[in-house]
Amino acid sequence: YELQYLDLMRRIWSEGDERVDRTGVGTRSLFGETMRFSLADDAIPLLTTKRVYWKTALRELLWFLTGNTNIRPLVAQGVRIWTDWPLERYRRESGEAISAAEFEARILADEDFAATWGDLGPVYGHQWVDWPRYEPVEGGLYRRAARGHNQIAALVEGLRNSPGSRRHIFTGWNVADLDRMALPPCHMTYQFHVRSDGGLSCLLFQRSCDLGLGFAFNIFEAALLTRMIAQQCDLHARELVWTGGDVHLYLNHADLVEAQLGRVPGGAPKLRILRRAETIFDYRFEDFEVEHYAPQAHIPAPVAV
Ligand code: THF
Repeated sequence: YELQYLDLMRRIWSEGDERVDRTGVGTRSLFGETMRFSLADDAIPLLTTKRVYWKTALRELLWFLTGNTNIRPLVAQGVRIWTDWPLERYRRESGEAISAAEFEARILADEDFAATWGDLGPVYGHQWVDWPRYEPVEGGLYRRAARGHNQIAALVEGLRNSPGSRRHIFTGWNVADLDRMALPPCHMTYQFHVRSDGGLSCLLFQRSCDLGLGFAFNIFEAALLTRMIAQQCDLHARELVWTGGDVHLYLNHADLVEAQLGRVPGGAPKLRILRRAETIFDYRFEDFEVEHYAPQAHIPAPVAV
């Protein structure tokens, strides 16, 4: 399965359209690519041609499911993958030349500081479990309801009650909220499908994909979520179909691309879920174990902000 990924990496690097992107770093990209990953027999798409910090990815997914959009709980767990965006904003707006470590220390030490500077806006978690809902009031007006739509809870209910439906979808792409997000969702729309034999598949549409860095996290987390949902709905995970819109490699990832294309994938990692949680929102970090994962060395690469 990893060969699809390496092949796409090779094609983007050699044939991709080169341009200066939003971040100013520059990318080569191809538009509209699909890959398929089997989830049968506990298989989990974890790249073996470099070490992927799957525990960090797991923490990110569990954070999405809490609906939290502040980096504070991530930083408290040593997860730094979202720090750069609030940090950039803080530096810009305060004019302070603060280091990332110093910024994270203040996020942890000072709750008010975290509330003001650590929030990413109504990103993934918020849209997934608390998509704004409006209720009519007098005079043809509407007001924001106290509780929004919980798309994930509705998805689980829908899969249980009408597995054959073609509407098992959740999305982070809330058009009205986009301008308040630190970053509009990249992995944006998830559709699920149940076969008559109880096989659950997920199709993820990702509008923009950093193939060298973020992809490894995105694909692992989508597979993980599919496994959790399958367990909650008494189904078995079958396949993850991934479709990318703008799939790109950053030009400053040349060393990573070269190293990874020189490696041969090996092994078949498995994901075990050790406990059936009460609901989809009750899984804990300790409930997951990855087996048979013997990746090659980690390859550090800068993230474009
Ligand atoms: N922006 C860009 N340019 N790339 C992305 O992958 C990305 N994301 C999220 C939002 N914007 C993005 C952020 N997610 C890492 C991993 C995921 C991220 C951001 C950064 C990262 O640096 N990973 C390193 C090490 C991680 C660690 O130290 O634990 C790695 O080598 O995997 C993708 O959705």
